[in-house]
Amino acid sequence: MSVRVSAMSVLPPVRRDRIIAQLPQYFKKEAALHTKDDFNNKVRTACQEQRTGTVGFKISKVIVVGDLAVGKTCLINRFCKDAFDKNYKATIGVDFEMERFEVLGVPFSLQLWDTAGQERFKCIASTYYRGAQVVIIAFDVNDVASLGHVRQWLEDALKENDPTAVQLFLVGTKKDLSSPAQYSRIEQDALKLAQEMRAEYWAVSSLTGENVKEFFFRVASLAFETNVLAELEKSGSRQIGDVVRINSTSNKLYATSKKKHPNCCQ
Ligand SMILES: Nc1nc2c(ncn2[C@@H]2O[C@H](COP(=O)(O)OP(=O)(O)OP(=O)(O)O)[C@@H](O)[C@H]2O)c(=O)[nH]1
Ligand SMILES: [Mg+2]
Repeated sequence: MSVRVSAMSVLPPVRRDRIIAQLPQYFKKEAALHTKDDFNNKVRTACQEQRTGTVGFKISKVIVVGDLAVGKTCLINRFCKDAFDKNYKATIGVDFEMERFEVLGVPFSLQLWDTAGQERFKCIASTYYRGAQVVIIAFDVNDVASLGHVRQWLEDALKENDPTAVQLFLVGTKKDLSSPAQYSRIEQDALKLAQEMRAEYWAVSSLTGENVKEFFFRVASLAFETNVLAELEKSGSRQIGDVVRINSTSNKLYATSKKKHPNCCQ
């Protein structure tokens, strides 16, 4: 009897409530990263044919930033532990949680970095911003000032990352505390800002759980889709290179490399 041990087999199976088979929809059409109904066709096919390369082993880094006490820790705890603490305990520096998903049959993990909003811990927290694929900026829908500080959080997060490669989300928290009229006033400003920043907008409540799971499923799905598309592009260009190599004589290869690097030592 042979025993196969792989990296995946030593991990516990993905929780049944972390399985994503359909693309979760955006919250607001006017501020969505994209408005398609379903996963990209190429992505679906690649998953069916198990051509997703390293994506199944990939862990995407997600950072959650925003003013102190807007509810970043509560948001992560509601999703990861289905828990809510009404007492405020400031995050000191950073904390992180791992969440494993299965998207279109492929394992996919998010590393959720919960950062400190307090000014005195910002310096430590910002050293963890680097390498984020997803940036979530949280503000409290009952606190206009926290929305006003979003641009600064964005600037700080993008200093450490490639702005063209980051997927951005703007999340209004504590929706349970605002009346519909109050909420709709701040939502107008938040939507405008999200459009300017090219972020996807969501409003959630960690107290009631409203939209929390939907939001993280959307984050996981869009991050996954982007990773598979990048992987397909990479393997596409690798194939082109392979064809050139097989069909070329060694002389031609030498000639090509000389042309590419005319100043190289020979
Ligand atoms: N009513 C209500 N209260 C919330 C909600 N989310 C968070 N809170 C409360 O807001 C306070 C701050 O929440 P935290 O999650 O600790 O805030 P934080 O953004 O992590 O704060 P820092 O770690 O200091 O940056 C706590 O007292 C929470 O109970 C929510 O959805 N509804
Ligand atoms: Mg916190």
